Order: sequence, then structure tokens, then C-alpha cells
Amino acid sequence: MALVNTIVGALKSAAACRYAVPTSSSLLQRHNRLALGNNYNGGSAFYSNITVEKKGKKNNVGFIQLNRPKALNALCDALMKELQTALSDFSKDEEVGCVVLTGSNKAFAAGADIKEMQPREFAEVYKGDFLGFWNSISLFKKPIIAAVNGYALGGGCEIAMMCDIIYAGEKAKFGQPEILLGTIPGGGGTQRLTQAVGKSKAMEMVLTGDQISAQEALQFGLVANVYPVEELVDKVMEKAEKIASMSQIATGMAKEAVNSSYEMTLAEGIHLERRLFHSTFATILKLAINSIGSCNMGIINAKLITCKQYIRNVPLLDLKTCARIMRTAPTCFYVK
Ligand code: CO8
Repeated sequence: MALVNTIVGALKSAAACRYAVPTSSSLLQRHNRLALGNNYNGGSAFYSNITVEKKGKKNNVGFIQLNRPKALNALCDALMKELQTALSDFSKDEEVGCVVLTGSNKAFAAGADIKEMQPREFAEVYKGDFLGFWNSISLFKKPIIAAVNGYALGGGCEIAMMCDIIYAGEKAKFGQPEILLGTIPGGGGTQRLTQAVGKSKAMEMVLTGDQISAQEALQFGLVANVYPVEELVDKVMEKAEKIASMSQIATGMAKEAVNSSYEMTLAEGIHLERRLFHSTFATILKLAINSIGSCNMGIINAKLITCKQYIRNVPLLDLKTCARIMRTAPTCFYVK
């Protein structure tokens, strides 16, 4: 009912997003947050519709929370531009190896901002390629995970699907309800949903506007796992920290290879995969065990006496050096 009022009142609210443009007081708030260290210091912008931080034990996970609670995180233009800026900052931050995108417990995002869209005309949206820049999320090179609690509807479902992995809280709801407004998904929903859940389920959702639960989303392969609402973000952070601890070149290439399966024939995709796989050999520090003995190597806990680096003709590495490399960069390590 409140939504009906929302739509009816939309013309009055053409400037509904104006509070999202930083005002002097919102800038002051941002400044205070920065001063308190509660915001992402590597970022160049002050945010009004999202919060941006670096998290994790190694500070290597970019964490973005959609933050328009009164509008259930509806995706207004200002929010999407802030999201784009935050992602751009994280892509340049070498420390960040994975990004988590989340919302509130009630809504990941309840769709594109209807109030903002209502007054728009065909010529304006066509000439301005309205929603075109949303796709920047899917072009983000580092792994990005959506942690979805509550509603992920319309554009909300679409930006979740632009992420590499979706995890859901057990009360999450996914849907493409645009048909109920007399329109259709415009942020990739007809394509990505079909690829994720198959034609029949996607058609049902797009043609009826019906929502699916987190459990159904899991059953249809839209999400990777479902967690209790209160545990979702912690569980997702665990996965994100694990991914962020890997070689960024390897995660970038793995992501590129998996995503190519949407764009290429099987033969082309396999060819690309093999070329990327070969190229990882240029990035790995290769160490070969020469002889086996007993040595506790901390987290690796492997047994070896001496190691030999067999690329670039570097002389034998001593045991201590080997152990140090394995402890500090175990993911960049090959034992032959
Ligand atoms: N845009 C703007 N404001 C929204 C949106 C939205 N998508 N969704 C919710 N809100 C606002 C409501 O207007 C309300 O604000 P207010 O208190 O000022 O009236 C506030 O959020 C809380 O919403 P409700 O009171 O409705 O909360 P409920 O718990 O009762 O219901 C629902 C939650 C079920 C999520 C309900 O809000 C809803 O159905 N929202 C709309 C979902 C939707 O249709 N999303 C798709 C949007 S369309 C899209 O993404 C792309 C194409 C759009 C083309 C539009 C052409 C006009």
C-alpha cells in the first residue's frame, strides 16, 4: 500500500534523491566519520547513500553497504554513482583482494528508485542510455560477493546478479517485479536470471513478478549458500577473506575464465582458459623439494630439508628462506 502511495506521489518527488547529493552537513558528517576512522580512507569521495570500509584481519576486503534505509536501499542515480566510485577506488587499492556488497537486514535493495524514474521520458532515457553505467559492477575485475538479506527486487536483484557470488540470508526474497509496473527488467535481469535459474523459472518470475525465497534461490542455483540472517555477513566475510588471501592475478584470471563461459562457445572458452592457465606459470614462484626430511613449517606443516627455485637459475634456497616464503605467500607456492 505504501508503495502505491509512493508511485502516485512520484511526480511530487522528482527531487527525491536530492538529499543524496552531499550537503554541507552531510559532508561534515562524512568528515567526522573519516576522523573517527569509520570510513574507507583510501577512497576519494564522501558517500551519502553507501558506507565504504576496508575489513578483515588483513584489511584486504572492501566492504560496501547500501545505506538508504528509508527507501529500502532503492537504487537512485546518486547511490549508483557512489557505488561506481567506491568500486573504482577498490580496484586501484592493491591491498584489496575481494569486495563484499551488502544492504540491511530488511533490504539488499528494493529495486531501482521508482520515484526518481517515474517522471522520465523515452527520449531522455534512450539518449542518456539510462541504467547503462550500472553494468560497471559486472566489469569490476576483482572478485565481488553480494550478501543479500531481505528484498533483492528489480534492480536490486540485478546488481546482486552482477556480482560473482551471491550468498543469502534465510529471509531473503529475490524477484523481478517490473512487469507489475508495466515495464521489464532493464539492468540485465532477463539475461542473467535466465542464465542462473533456467528459462522456465526466469520466465515465471519476469512474467508474473513473483518473488522467490532464499531456499528456492539456492535450489535454482541463483545463490551459492543460505545462512541465518544474523550470521550472513560474518560468513560472507570469511569467504571474502579467504578469496582475498589468494594471488590477485589468479583470482582475476579465474573470474575472467568463468565469466567467459557466458560469452564464448565451449571451444573458445576452453582455449581462453588454457592460455590463462599457461600464463599463471609466469606469476608463480616455483620451488622444488630436493630432499625430504622432517621440519615443522608452521601453517604449511610440510616436511622438507632443502628447496630449490628452478626458475631463473636462482641458487638453492636454504630451509629458513623456504619456510618464510611458504608462510608469507603459501598461495604463490608450488611444491614439485
Ligand atoms: N523505489 C523507491 N522507493 C521505494 C522502493 C523503490 N523501488 N521500494 C520501496 N520504496 C520505499 C517506499 O516508497 C517507502 O517509502 P515511504 O515510506 O516514503 O513511502 C519505503 O521504501 C518503505 O517501503 P514500503 O512501505 O512499501 O515497505 P513494505 O515493507 O510495506 O514493502 C516492498 C516492501 C515489498 C519491497 C515494497 O516496498 C515494494 O514492493 N517495493 C517496490 C519493489 C519494486 O517494484 N522494485 C522494482 C523497481 S523497478 C526496477 O527496479 C527497474 C524498472 C523500473 C521502471 C519504473 C518505471 C516507473
